[in-house]
Amino acid sequence: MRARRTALAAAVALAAAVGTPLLTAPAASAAPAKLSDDFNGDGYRDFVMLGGSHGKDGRVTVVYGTSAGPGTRVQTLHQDSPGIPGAVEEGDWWGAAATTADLDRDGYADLVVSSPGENVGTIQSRGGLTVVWGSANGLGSGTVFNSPVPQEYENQGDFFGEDVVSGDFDGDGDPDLAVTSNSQVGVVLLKGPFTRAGGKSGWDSLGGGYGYLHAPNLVAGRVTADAATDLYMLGSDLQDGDINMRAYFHRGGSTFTQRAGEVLVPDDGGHQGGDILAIGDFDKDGYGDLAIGRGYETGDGERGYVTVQYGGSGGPNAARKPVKFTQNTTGVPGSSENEDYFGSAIAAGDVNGDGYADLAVGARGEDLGTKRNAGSVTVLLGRAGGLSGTGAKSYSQDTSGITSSPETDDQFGAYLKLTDYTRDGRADLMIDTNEQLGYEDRWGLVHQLKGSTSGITTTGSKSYSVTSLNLSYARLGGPFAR
Ligand SMILES: [Ca+2]
Ligand SMILES: [Ca+2]
Ligand SMILES: [Ca+2]
Ligand SMILES: [Ca+2]
Repeated sequence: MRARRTALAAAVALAAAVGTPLLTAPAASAAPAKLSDDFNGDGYRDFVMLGGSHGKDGRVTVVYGTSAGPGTRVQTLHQDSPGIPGAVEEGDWWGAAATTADLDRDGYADLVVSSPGENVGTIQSRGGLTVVWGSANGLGSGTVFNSPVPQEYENQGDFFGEDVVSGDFDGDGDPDLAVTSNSQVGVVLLKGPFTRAGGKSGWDSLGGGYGYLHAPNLVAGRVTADAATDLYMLGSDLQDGDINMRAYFHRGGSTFTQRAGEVLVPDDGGHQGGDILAIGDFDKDGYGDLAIGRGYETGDGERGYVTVQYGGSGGPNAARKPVKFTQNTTGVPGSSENEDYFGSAIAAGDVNGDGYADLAVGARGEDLGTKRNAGSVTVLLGRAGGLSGTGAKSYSQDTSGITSSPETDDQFGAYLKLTDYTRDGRADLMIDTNEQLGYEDRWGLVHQLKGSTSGITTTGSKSYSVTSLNLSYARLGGPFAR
C-alpha cells in the first residue's frame, strides 16, 4: 500500500515536472479521505452519537451531514446490525468510545467503536474495537481488532478500549489508534494502515510510570508544530506522598512511546461524563494549548473552573503559568456557585473563523431559577495573548432560539463537541442534554448551534433526538485530530 502510494506520488511529481495537467495522472489508488469523519465521501462531516454504553443495548447513531449540518439520514449501528461482527450482549459496552479516521486509505472515513466489556473466548472483559468501514453509501461492514496485549490473568481481560483516539502518532503518514488497556501496558498504539481483513502494521505500548489511567480522557491533537499527532492522557500517580492527577504528554513522531512532558491537573476531585481535556491553539502561535476542565474540584464546593496550559515547540510550555477561568472571571456571564460543575465537559474549535481556537465549557449543574441542574454552556473566545473572558457568551434552554425548555436535571452541556459540520470554516457547537421522558426512560436531545463570524449563534439552531432507553448520555464521538 505504501509502496503503491509512493509510486503514484512519483508519477504525479513527474507529470507536474513535465507540465502535464495533474488530471491525467493515473487514478491507480484512491486518495485518503479529506475529512476524517466523512463516511460517505460527499464532503460533509457526519455526526456520531454514542447512545449509551453500559446496558445491553449499546449502540451508535450516525447522522449524515449536509450543507446545513447533520441531516435526515440516520443510521443506527449495534452488534446485531447486518455486517457488524459479534452479538449484542449484556455488559459489552459497545460504543463506550469511538473515533474516526480513514484507516484503510480508500477515500472514505471509517468509524472505530470500542467495546471494553466484550468477552473473547473464556476471557472476561477482554474488550476490543470494531472498525466500521466507510463507502459511497456510508458505513457498512465491520472488522474486529482485538487487544494485542499479552494476557496477565487467566480469565480476566484488560478492558481494551475504554477510550480510543486516532491520529498519525508515529508520523509515517498513516492514521494510527491509541487505545486504553487496563493492564501494565496502559495505552496501546495500533499502527496503520489497517485492512478490512484485520491487518495492521504492528503495535507498541506507552506503558511504564503511570499510576491509574482515567478513561475516557485521551485527547489527540496538534501541540508541537510538526505534522505528527500529539497525545495527552489523563492519569493519577503518587509523587512525594501525594496522589496527583496529571495530563501526560506524548509527542508524535519516532519517539512517541516515550513520555515527553506532563501537566499537573489541580484539585483531584475525579470526574465523570464528558471530556475534560481539549487541545486548541487559543493564541494562534502555532502550538496547541491544553485546556483542562475541573468541574468536580473538591476544594471550592464543586463550582468548577477551567485552566489552560499553553504549548511550545516541545510540548507543554512550563515557562508560561497556567491561566484559570471561572464564571467569576471578568467578561464571563453568570456567577460561580456551588455544584455548577463549570468545566465538567469542554470542547475546543474555532467558532468565528478568526484562526484562534475557542473553548466551549459545560456547566451541567447550573440552576435556572427553580430548575436545578438545568445546565448551561459558555463559549470563551481565543485572541492574541490567549483565551479570554472578553466577549464570552452563555447558552441554555432559556436562550432565545434554542428549542425545548429547561427542566430540573436536563444537564444541558453534559457533553460537547465543536466541529465544522456546515463546511463554512467555523465550528458548530453540539450540546447534549439529559432530557427525560417518564421516570426512567431517557432520550438524548442534542442541540446544534452554528458558528458565525460573530461566534456561536442560535439562529437556525436545530436539535436531534436519540432513543436510548435506560442508557447513559449520548456521548458525542470524537474525530481524528492532527
Ligand atoms: Ca458525509
Ligand atoms: Ca476507509
Ligand atoms: Ca498556542
Ligand atoms: Ca476563534
